[in-house]
Amino acid sequence: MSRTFGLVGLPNAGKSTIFNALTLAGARVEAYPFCTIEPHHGVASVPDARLDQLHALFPEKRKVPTTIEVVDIAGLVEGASQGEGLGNQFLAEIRGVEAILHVVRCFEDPDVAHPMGSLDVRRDIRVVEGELLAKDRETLERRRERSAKAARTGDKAAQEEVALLDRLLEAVKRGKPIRALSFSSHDLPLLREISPLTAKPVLYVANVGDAGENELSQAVEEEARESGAGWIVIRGKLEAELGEACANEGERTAFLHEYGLAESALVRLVREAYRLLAVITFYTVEGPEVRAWTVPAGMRAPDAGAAIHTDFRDRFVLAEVMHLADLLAAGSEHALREGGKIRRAGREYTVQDGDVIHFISA
Ligand SMILES: Nc1nc2c(ncn2[C@@H]2O[C@H](COP(=O)(O)OP(=O)(O)OP(=O)(O)O)[C@@H](O)[C@H]2O)c(=O)[nH]1
Ligand SMILES: [Mg+2]
Repeated sequence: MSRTFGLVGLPNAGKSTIFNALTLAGARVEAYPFCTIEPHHGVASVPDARLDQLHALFPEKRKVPTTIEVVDIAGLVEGASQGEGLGNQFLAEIRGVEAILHVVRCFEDPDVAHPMGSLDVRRDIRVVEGELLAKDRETLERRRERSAKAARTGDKAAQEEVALLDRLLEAVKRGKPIRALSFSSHDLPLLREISPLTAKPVLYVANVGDAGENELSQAVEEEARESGAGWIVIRGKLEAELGEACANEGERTAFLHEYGLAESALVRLVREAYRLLAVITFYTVEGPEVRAWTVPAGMRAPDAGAAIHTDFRDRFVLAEVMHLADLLAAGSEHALREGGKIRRAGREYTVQDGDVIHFISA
């Protein structure tokens, strides 16, 4: 399953540029605001050095990395919720994503207009978050109207729903994102169903020019620390252009090194996003494939197995677990088995990042 991300930000912040840098999908990028009208969906394979190492032991098999899906929408402007600009109507497009990538303009360029006439990171963030809050308010109020009707007929579940919606609405009206509230497990199914935008984890993407970090990106970092969000600095234009100009990953890496970048934006973003979402990666070598999977951290073996096939949960017998480092040191699964270094794990086993697992079902 892909982890999914939605890009938001002011017009000309560089959302489509970042989208292209991540997915190499060639979305249209222009110096005028509202260049993006229809939402774009793009998928990127996640580069994974551990998967490469594992694959090197089984070169005859196909390598299947995990993927991320990114949605690029129109820019948001102040008042979008009252019909200004284009963005608000497309916010619903990102209702299904797991996390928000909030692109903040941190580059100076007189040829690229700023919709508010000046560079101000904190104001820009407030404006965009204000629009997400406004969209949530709209969604929640509509939902509340419906459940209030049912509640009046004495429907107990609807009454509970109204109480929760009132709590959410109260926060949103005060400008507080829903992710800042805490919930009981009882509330979670409804929350998941409504999927408010401000309940999603946020990763700020400071889009800087070719020179890299600057005062503006530092302000983004401070904002992120204060609100418990993630953040990452990306030289969006540079990375998008390199992605387009380079024929292969090796060439791209060489260019990135020249600019003093050890890793691509995609690699860094995925690492930060996986941390924010608290997901881990495990590996399987089955049939013709060497494959990476992402699951929430803390998952027991049968539930992790269900990511592959529900039989591995419903008819779980055991999981044979190898550490990648042991496997690489032994040189083959056979040698590892001979050395007695394959762990036979039961249904209580918590899958660890980097495990190589054979699931065995009845
Ligand atoms: N100088 C400079 N220009 C950039 C950078 N990133 C993006 N741009 C330029 O800024 C302009 C807007 O970029 P887009 O990626 O289209 O911005 P957007 O946020 O998708 O804009 P809308 O779709 O209009 O909401 C384009 O001309 C980009 O080439 C950067 O790091 N430095
Ligand atoms: Mg765009």
